Amino acid sequence: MNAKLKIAIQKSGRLSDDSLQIIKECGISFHNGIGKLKAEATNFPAEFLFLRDDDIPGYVADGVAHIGIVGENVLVEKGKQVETVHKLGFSKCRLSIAVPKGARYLGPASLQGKRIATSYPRLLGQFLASHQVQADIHEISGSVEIAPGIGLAEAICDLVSSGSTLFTNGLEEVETVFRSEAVLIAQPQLPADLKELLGQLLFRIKAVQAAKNNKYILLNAPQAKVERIASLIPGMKSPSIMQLARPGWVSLHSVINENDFWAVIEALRAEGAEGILVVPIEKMIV
Ligand code: PRT
Ligand code: ZN
Repeated sequence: MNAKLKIAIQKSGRLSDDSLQIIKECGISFHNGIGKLKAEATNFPAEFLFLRDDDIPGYVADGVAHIGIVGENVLVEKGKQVETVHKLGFSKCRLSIAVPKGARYLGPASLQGKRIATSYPRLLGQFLASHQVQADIHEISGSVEIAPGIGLAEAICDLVSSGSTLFTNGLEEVETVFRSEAVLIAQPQLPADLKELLGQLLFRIKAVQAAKNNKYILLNAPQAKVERIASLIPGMKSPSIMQLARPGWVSLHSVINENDFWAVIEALRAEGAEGILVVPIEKMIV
């Protein structure tokens, strides 16, 4: 039988849409009936398992799934023996300690002897130990933010993204314990044929990510400025330069990174570039 990569992704929740999206952008399709736990890819040797995110590290460590997509927060909290293969850049959040607004907080030592409610006892425990603080970690599985209000704890340690949940519950973020994003994990010691499939998938993921971080740029430039303008947009190897029908002008085509986008555009304009077009890239193989 030919090898098939079993991929665990979250069934429904904050990771699901982006996990499915990246799979789709990698050109992998599958039919998935509502409520199904498994789906077979139609154009890649893979099978998807739809699971609760908390179970994904364990299933990957046990070999039920070969690879999976999960938040680093869950991965580290579970402490399973799996390999982090690649950061995926979505579901970014932080695990933070928060106290009631206005409470006196002068650093981790203020947590000494306090009760802290969390769903992340391991990560919180490591943070407290690293600051030589002894506190009473009260593990709860959800609605952590209400714990101070109902007298269950004096502080909480929970995931934060926008901060609005803390705000509406009258809490103030005082420490960042851990920063997290979605990652691709794999069972260590995958057999060679599955490793080969993982390599193919990773190649596609990187092409999708590179495309998202870059834009294709076309512009017109006076011939006299070509060298200076070309040096601003070096692209993957060097820009393409084409003669325009109008004498003394050329067109340059290249790729620019999203991070330096506006600074590069300003510099190009200052050098006399005109008619600048910026186009999204669908896939980028570097
Ligand atoms: O059912 P299942 O167990 O699979 O899902 P779940 O309910 O345990 O997890 P889910 O879907 O809520 O989150 C999955 C993963 O998304 C987490 O493990 C994180 O890696 C990531 N993630 C990113 C977040 C958040 N952002 C986030 N904001 N997970 C949870 N939150 C919650 C947080 O717990 C708090 O209640 O959102 C609230 C705070 O959000 P803000 O925007 O108000 O700050
Ligand atoms: Zn969960």
